[in-house]
Amino acid sequence: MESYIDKISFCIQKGKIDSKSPYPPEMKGEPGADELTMEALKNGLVANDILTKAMIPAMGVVGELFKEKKLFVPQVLMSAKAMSSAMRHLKPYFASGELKQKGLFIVGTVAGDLHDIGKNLVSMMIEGSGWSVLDLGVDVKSEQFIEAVRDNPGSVLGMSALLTTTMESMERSVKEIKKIYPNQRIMVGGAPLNSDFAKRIGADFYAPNPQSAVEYLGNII
Ligand code: B1M
Repeated sequence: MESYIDKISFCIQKGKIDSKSPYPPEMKGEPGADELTMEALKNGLVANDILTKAMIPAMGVVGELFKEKKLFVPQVLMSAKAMSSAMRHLKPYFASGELKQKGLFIVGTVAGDLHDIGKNLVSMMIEGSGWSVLDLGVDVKSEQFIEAVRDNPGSVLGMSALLTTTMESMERSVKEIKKIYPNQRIMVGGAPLNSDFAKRIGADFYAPNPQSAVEYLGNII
């Protein structure tokens, strides 16, 4: 069982998506994160263990190697693709079976930011806890957030930012939305943020991880 965790982690670190993927050349023909995740689940591995023991730490390793300039953007992108292909298989395991009647959660990665793995993970967990999710994607401008909020009164809005530079666009968006809709609930998350930052920009809640995002939503209904 443990070896599935190691293998999935290795595939994500190497950017090995599936057996058809020619990258990396030294792993040609071998199963990738996609097949190994399916197999691990079939063999009884717990979805949450695959996520927290293999997938998230693997992206952490990729991030460190990228920072040390031992990996470059195209390789990081392959790792992100391998992670996303594996994540698809986890989704049904996080579904609670509850009707999606708790409310609507609108989510997007802020303007200038293309990172979507964390946002997708948060969306998946929130959907699994019985909320409907409207995913606006990445590089979402203030006007797009405002339009979605206008069209969906009573919703909760979530914003993700992974870059220190795009924390500024998050601040701008939160302030612009709150100016028009002061009662709109806004939750923010992403690796470079903290609760002081969230408070300073006027967001209602900082979620360091998907579990705390689900808890926050659970507490407000
Ligand atoms: Co980028 N990147 N990247 N990157 N990338 C980081 C973020 C970086 C820390 C890497 C590093 O230097 N060590 C660094 C940012 C430095 C900084 O600003 N302080 C960085 C950089 C510099 C860049 C570029 C500028 C590189 C370049 O072009 N020279 C560029 C920017 C592009 C852009 O956005 N405009 C860039 C590009 C990319 C790729 C496209 C190659 C790829 C993204 C692919 C994709 O997302 N589809 C990528 C990746 C994969 C990373 C790292 C390696 C991994 C991010 C990730 O997916 N982590 C990242 C390094 C790292 O984080 N260690 C890095 C896994 C994910 C599950 O965690 O996203 O933190 P995370 O989400 C967590 C929590 O933060 C939280 O829950 C999640 C689960 O626990 N969370 C929320 C997130 N959003 C939330 C929202 C919520 C609640 C919780 O409520 C709404």
